[in-house]
Amino acid sequence: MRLFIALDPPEGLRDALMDMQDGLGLGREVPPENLHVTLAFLGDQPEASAELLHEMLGAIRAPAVRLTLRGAEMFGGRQPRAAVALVEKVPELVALQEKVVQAARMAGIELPRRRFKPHFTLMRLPRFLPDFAEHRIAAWLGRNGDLVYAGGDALQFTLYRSTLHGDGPIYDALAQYPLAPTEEPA
Ligand code: 3AM
Repeated sequence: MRLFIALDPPEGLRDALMDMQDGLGLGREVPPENLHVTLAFLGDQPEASAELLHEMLGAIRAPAVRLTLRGAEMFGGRQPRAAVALVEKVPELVALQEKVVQAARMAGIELPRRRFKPHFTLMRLPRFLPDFAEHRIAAWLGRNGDLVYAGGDALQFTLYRSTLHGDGPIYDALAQYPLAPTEEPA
């Protein structure tokens, strides 16, 4: 099973992400139900590891994570492969990501050390881009590069199975784990 762990956007934030998708005019949109912030990509894992992982993830106690969009970027450098909305790296998000990685390691899953740059992938771009792509990308970054959007709290995180298909991956939520709501200041 190809597994990853992610945060899902609250509904209002999903709409904001879809608005951002509408404006690029290049590549393939990530379907609304697939929009997520990956906390850890685990690759192919045997069923036994998945079960142990499920136990470890269920033991995580962590507060809800405030999801704030802060700007947009193209991933891939000189060969842009994805348009993403960046997510503010608040301490609760960093702590949760570390706990998730630790849970995976405790389940015997080796993860390469990677810098965590939280984001929603919005569009995936083809390898060969048309001539007008540069202009569209620049215009989109101009509109969204400084965007700030308070997207509300993620109150859970999800273990997904990803099945690859020619026309994009299919994500199945295998299990969800609650995060503790934070108290609103009076
Ligand atoms: O959250 P995003 O969309 O950036 O690109 C895949 C997606 O990332 C990434 O895991 C997320 C859920 O599929 N992914 C896929 N294959 C990967 C790999 N071999 C990978 N990340 C790291 N290594």
